[in-house]
Amino acid sequence: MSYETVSVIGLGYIGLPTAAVLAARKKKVIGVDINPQAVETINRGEIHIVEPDLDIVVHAAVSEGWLRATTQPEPADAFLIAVPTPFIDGHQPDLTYIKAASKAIAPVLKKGDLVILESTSPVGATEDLSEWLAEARPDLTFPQSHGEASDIRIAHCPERVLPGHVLRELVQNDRVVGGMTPRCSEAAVALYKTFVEGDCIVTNARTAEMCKLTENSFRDVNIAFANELSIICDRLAINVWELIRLANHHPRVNILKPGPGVGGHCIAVDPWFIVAKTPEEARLIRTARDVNDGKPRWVLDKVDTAVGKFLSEHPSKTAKDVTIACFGLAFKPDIDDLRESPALAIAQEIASTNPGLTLVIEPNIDELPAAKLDRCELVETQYALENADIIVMLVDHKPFKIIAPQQLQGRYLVDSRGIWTD
Ligand code: SAJ
Repeated sequence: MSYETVSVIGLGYIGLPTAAVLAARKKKVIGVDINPQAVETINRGEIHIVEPDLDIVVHAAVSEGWLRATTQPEPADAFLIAVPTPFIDGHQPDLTYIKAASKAIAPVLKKGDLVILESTSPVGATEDLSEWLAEARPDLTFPQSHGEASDIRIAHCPERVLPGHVLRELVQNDRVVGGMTPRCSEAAVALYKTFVEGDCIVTNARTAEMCKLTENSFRDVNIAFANELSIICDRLAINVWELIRLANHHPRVNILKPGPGVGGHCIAVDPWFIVAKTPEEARLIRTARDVNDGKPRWVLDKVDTAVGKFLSEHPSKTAKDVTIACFGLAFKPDIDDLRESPALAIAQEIASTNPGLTLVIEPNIDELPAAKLDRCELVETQYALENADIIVMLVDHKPFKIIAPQQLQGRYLVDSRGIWTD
């Protein structure tokens, strides 16, 4: 099986790096995205997302003619779908983008083509995709009705790369490949083997879907355990950071780190796909989500307590005189991504309730997102350290870790990441 032309549908954080890596292996890659600005940017050899070194790889792929972007699907030998799967009201998975992608590629499908769903999906989504394709193309046969003899092969191969390390992890990580039939898996493995150095491990589509959800739920449950410990330790006057460090010396214990909550578009979302399918059974997974979603409120209560202490120790001051500095807005350290960030939500809430000045320090952005933080000032670290009464540590960015303890003296600290109280 050889795939000379590969189409990647959805040129976002996963689709664009995957398209670029395939193009670097001298596959003709047609990238498809509904956003014309993204398409234009890519065709200029530039990128519209932030990911280390991606600009260089995309620039080379476009200028050498291996990668081209378009808004309209074109015929190809393999189609790789990497569109978003958010949730809607009540934490139900929203498959609208997968459905739209399947409707868009159906007209250009031909006998022998391979279709891979990479988007993180609830169990059963690959079968749904195959059904939508079959409805649109009654002249072709699909695995759900024709098994190994089908004209089109369908597989799920979830992406598992870590933002910030995407190009390395795309190549080095093992891949779980879940075909709707063994032949579908074999076809998908042949494609991934063109750029994956890790193992391609074969299973069925439903197990592959559940595997991705399991990985992110495992991390969510572990972080929820750490977050719950931080709340318990606060009650019991124990330093949770020291406690976790000590416990992790045990050869079979590995507790992750507490924080202000879990952000991003993966770990805070994917566990809900399991809960939505099996609400009665997924009790621990749901509780972990609730614990992590509740952590920003707990941090805000700590800020209120700090403000109360400050005012009782400075009787000449009123709430209007209190300056609060929020260190970090991104959803995790050393990135500029503010999507679903608990730090951003906390800073917004502080800014909307604090009658005094709210300062924000985020070394990875140049301006505050419009309308989101209109009552805040984006300032440099030094200015915040000199002017803040209350310091709220929200994201453990590298530049914050080197702040000397004497620079924090006399300030009221709420350190949700434990970088100054470790
Ligand atoms: N976090 C903590 N404590 C920790 C680790 C993380 O509070 O000890 C928080 C982070 O601050 C952040 C959130 O969790 O707010 C998620 O960050 P992350 O680094 O754990 O994960 P993501 O969302 O950037 O990427 C995850 C990865 N999944 C796993 O590690 C199992 C990645 O491999 C997946 O490809 C990605 O989700 C995805 O696309 O699903």
